[in-house]
Amino acid sequence: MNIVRLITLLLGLIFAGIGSASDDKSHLPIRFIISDWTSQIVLSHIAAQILQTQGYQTEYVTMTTSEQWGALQRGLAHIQMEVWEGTMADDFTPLVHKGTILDAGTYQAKTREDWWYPDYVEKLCPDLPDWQALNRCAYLFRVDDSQEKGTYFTGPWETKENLRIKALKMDFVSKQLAHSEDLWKLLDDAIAAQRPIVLFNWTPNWVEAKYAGKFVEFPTYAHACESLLEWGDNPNLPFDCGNTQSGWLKKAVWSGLPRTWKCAYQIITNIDFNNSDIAQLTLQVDRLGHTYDQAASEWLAANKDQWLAWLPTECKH
Ligand code: TMO
Repeated sequence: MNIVRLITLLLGLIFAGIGSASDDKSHLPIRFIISDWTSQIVLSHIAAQILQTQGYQTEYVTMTTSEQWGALQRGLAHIQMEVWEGTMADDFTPLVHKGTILDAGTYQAKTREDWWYPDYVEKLCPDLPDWQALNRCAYLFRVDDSQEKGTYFTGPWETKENLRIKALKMDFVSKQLAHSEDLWKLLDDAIAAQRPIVLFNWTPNWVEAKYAGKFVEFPTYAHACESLLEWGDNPNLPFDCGNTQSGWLKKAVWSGLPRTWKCAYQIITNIDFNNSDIAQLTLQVDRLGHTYDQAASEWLAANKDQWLAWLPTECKH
């Protein structure tokens, strides 16, 4: 742990301590977690801007999804605006059951996170989107001719790619990139050259508004696939299935939020978006070059009725 992080942690502890003893609308900042994919960052800016209209101080703290659980449990960070079922349910659900973090509501949006390819790949690999067809075409996805296996590109999230590749005995290796922008750069280049590519993608996202493509169909997800070895095609290994196809999207908050900032907590639970809202917001940033803050303030200006309705009557300012 470097010194900056240590100081941040200590300050966080002090702030959390003061925060829990203070009134609602404490002048202490409410800390939003900033993750590394666009919709999460825009939604965090929208929520922060709404809280600011109600007199709250807000702050952004950047961390990875694996770091966030400890920070939320300890009140070092207070709000995560996007918890995705496909990549985060395994961490999130036990903590909610333990009561150390709170489930602050489910969005209308339905989510999917999995392997994805642009439609033109089907011309070269006709039985797609079936995963076995993809595996037979693995050679199309070699990054150079010396390689035996195809490459599947993914980002800095907690996916179970390698377990799945192993369980399904796939002729692929996964390559994890540091930023979602790295994935989009590869995707743009592959599409410009009409080159085969298979990469981690999700919905809602800007990609669906811009490019035609499909998710690979793996054996249908079941909870037992992850816990029972004998489930599925491989009797000796778990994770021989795809990710959930119609997952939830939730907000997670520090368990002290309702007593520390009651109205803020209620507002956060009321915030809701559907798939097209979220895809459009990511498009503003990832394709049209707006900043996160701009995308958020434009949304607030254009959708005043929607967010005013999220303010509880007794909290209105
Ligand atoms: C959590 N993510 C949307 C990147 O899959």
